[in-house]
Amino acid sequence: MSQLNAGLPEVEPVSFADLSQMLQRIFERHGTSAEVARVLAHNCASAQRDGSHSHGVFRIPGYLSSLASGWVEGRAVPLVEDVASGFVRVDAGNGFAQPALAAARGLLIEKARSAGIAVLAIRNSHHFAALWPDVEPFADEDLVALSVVNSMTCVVPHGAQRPLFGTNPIAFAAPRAGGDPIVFDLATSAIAHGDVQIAARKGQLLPDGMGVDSLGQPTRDPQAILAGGALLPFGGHKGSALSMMVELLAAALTGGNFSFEFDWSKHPGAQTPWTGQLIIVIDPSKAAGANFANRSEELVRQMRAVGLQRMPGDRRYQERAKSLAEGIALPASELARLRELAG
Ligand code: NDP
Ligand code: PYC
Repeated sequence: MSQLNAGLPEVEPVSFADLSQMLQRIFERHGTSAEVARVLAHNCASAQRDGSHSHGVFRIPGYLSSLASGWVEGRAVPLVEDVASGFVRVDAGNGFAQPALAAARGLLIEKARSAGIAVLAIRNSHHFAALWPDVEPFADEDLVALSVVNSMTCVVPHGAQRPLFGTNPIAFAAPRAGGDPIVFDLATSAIAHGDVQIAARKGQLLPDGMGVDSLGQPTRDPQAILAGGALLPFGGHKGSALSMMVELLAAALTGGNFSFEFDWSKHPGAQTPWTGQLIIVIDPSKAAGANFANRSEELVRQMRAVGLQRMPGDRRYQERAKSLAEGIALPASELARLRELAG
């Protein structure tokens, strides 16, 4: 513990509401509109509450340096266009993707319920967060949702020599009769870039097979990956194909940038990828009547029956329950830093 923190408890619990409010003040004080601050604060506090550590308050310095650099427009007002019976398009105006989703969400749900399926294509947007918060709320409304977003060049396609793809996550959510929605959210790289940064900060080595150094040699050193090295896709050619699909859906289809297309070098401090995002929402009642949630529950029951101990999402839901009961546990030094930023 540093001199500065001497006497403070190492970990301090903070309520979800208090953390959200603090983050909202931070975003507003650093150049966003009230609406953007509200949406980003809720997203970031939710990630911290659920133990999504690589995309919770760890990301605040990156958000703020991107805003300060002028790379991202914190006051952007998304332009929502109703383009077809099952298609909504949003130009995020070089702002964040989450306020663009929030602006289009009502129309997207209305279309999914009437057409059975609806697509939301967000372009000209920055996504710097976990992807599960974008899909889980649809499952809470008995809808199935799938989302992809591309990020920044740091992943070598399988069989290639240099990085091209982003870490390109895929998130999925489906309602379930007997419990929390089934949700998974995974980077198509062997490890998320945020987790490499965290490992570097902690001085920890990575497992084998995550990345290469600047000479293309396999390395477990996160610093070597960050300093001119690159990540590998998960699962060799299979993860690589999924990452390619994400580039096509999140960038080519939406009208956003590929992960390799933007140049932030004239904006020192910029960290938020300027890309696109696709969300597909399906109303399962159109095919399965009211039975879909029972069918997904049956699948979970059978998975448990063959010995599955952990469903994707289980760890997060457990962290969420603990945070809501006991407060979100933040290092006291981190909380002090956030309070200072919030003024
Ligand atoms: P993880 O590898 O930690 O987890 C991926 C998924 O697998 C989660 O749904 C997780 O559930 C589940 N899971 C993990 N371990 C097990 C297990 N043993 N058994 C069953 N399920 C398991 O995530 P990633 O490192 O791939 O991604 C981390 C975050 O980074 C994601 O939220 C992603 O959206 C974000 N990201 C964001 C990007 C962006 O551009 N905005 C780019 C890349 C990543 P659980 O959640 O319960 O642990
Ligand atoms: O963790 O890979 C990552 C990431 C990229 C953009 C936001 N998060």
